[in-house]
Amino acid sequence: MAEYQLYCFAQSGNSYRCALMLNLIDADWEPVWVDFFAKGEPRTPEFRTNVNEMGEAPVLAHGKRKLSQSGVILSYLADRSGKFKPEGEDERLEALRWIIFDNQKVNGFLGPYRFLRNFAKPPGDPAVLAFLKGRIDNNLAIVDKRLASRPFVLGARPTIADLSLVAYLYYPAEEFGFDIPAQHKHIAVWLDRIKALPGWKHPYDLMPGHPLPGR
Ligand SMILES: N[C@@H](CCC(=O)N[C@@H](CS)C(=O)NCC(=O)O)C(=O)O
Repeated sequence: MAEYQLYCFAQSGNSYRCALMLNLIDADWEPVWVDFFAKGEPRTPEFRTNVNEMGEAPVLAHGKRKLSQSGVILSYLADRSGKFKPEGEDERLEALRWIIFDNQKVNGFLGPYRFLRNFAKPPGDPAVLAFLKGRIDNNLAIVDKRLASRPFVLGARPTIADLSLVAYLYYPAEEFGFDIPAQHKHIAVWLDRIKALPGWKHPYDLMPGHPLPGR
């Protein structure tokens, strides 16, 4: 058995943050597929009892420990590996600030938007989609501006703040109905920088469950 198990599925950008980190630090890890679409597995009593009471993927299993919330998992892996780790109080606080902003307002809106537009049956209410799209455009512009003056979110080197923010950004443009790198040029260059890191893989090549049956 590998040292780390990551409960995840290919369509989950929230999980991708952690799968990518594990691969970039060259950890000994294996995915445990969560059947989100057919079974709604995170909502089952078994999952909530045995894996995560919050009913969410990703979950990182490491020995007796089971951790959820991608920001917590990224911090744990950074502390253990020393890689992508914010150094000193200022960097630690700055990374946390961007991770929380990302979880709530960047990928926190982008994930549900893509789900409602691309996977939900029936698709989401157009008014809900329009609300989310407005927030997404605004918040991606904030990230783009940040990246205009520095190569990575905190500065010269990539940290867990970057690995959090890439969550849904490599998924195909047709799943969103708009092209994020084409519309945000600093985000585009930053995505290419992260893509060039040794161990980078696309979410559909890193986690199980793609393509979905019948698609
Ligand atoms: N803030 C959480 C978000 C996790 C999350 O929302 N995961 C989704 C899958 S992408 C999930 O498991 N949702 C369960 C549900 O909607 O029932 C994180 O970053 O880990």
